[in-house]
Amino acid sequence: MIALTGNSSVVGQDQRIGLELARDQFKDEEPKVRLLLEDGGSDEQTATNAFRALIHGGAVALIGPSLSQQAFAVNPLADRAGVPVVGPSNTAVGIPEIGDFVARVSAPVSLVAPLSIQAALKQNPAIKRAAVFFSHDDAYSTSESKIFQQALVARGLQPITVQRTNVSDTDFQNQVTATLRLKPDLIVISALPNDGGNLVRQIRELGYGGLIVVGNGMNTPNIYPICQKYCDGLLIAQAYSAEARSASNEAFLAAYRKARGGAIPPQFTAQSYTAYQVVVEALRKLHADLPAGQILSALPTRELRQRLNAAILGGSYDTPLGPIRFTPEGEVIQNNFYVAQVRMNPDGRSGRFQLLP
Ligand code: 1QQ
Repeated sequence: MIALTGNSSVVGQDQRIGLELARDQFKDEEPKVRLLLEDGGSDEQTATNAFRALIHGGAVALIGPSLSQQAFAVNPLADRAGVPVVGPSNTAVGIPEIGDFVARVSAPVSLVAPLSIQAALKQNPAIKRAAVFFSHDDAYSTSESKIFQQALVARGLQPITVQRTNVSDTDFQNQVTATLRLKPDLIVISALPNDGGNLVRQIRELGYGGLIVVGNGMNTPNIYPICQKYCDGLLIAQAYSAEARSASNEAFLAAYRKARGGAIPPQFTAQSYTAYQVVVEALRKLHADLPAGQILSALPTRELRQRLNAAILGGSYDTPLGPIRFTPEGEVIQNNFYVAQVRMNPDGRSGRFQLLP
């Protein structure tokens, strides 16, 4: 269940490709798995309805929702119903702790976000005045901003201002003007693609020329049409590298390129592919461990979900994100993270996330 509509549908688009590629990639293995794509929207209510429908429909596992804001609302439902949830893009602190049936393949902001602050200070060691923006009505943005602010303070950079925005905002003129009057030399943003993209554009239009660090909410090439040429130079930490060499990533890249024609897969696509892979491989393990003659679908749904949850948490997986496994709590254990800088093409509509060394 991912955001196919609403303000985060641009994230859902990336995720849909990953889920469909994984479905095709793993379709020949036993047991046969059916992918049911449900729209969770970008709000809590739509996600609640979709999760309820899937739980009552007998889903053995749930992949989703797209947003932490939704996960805090809907994961407790799945947890109480005893249905394993694998979060494909929930990065706020506290997600795995929602319950025994909640895991995620999306590494938390606490591990990923500080890397981009470090990269900004490496590019410009003279930075003294950092300004912070975050969408205060979004759980991921709020969580990530806390981490960003801690990372700044740890380097002696107490923020000169912290601006609270809303996910639905499109006009940031007043806040940007007030901020630029304080002469920042670094701006750090935690927001979702639309509000974040518009904020970046307005910051540049109002004349700011310094470095901008953005967070996971803007980790999609779908921001390019929003901030356009002004996306250029954004620094962003990522939990996926298309350059990572492994059999799993090669297979994913080949499938992605075949479907999308040469492009580089976005992080959200790699993560949703990984979430599906985790569920399928855990099901395979259960299937292989059954006594001869038994089939998984003959198990009572409650028992199957319970065993699947244990198999998911107990497994190790070779994925496009690298080798991963889980803590008993359901937190992903992943080795490598990266920082990219956005490089826009002269057309101002297309570009790429270029990994920094
Ligand atoms: C979360 C996120 C979002 C940026 C995913 C789209 O990381 O909500 O946790």
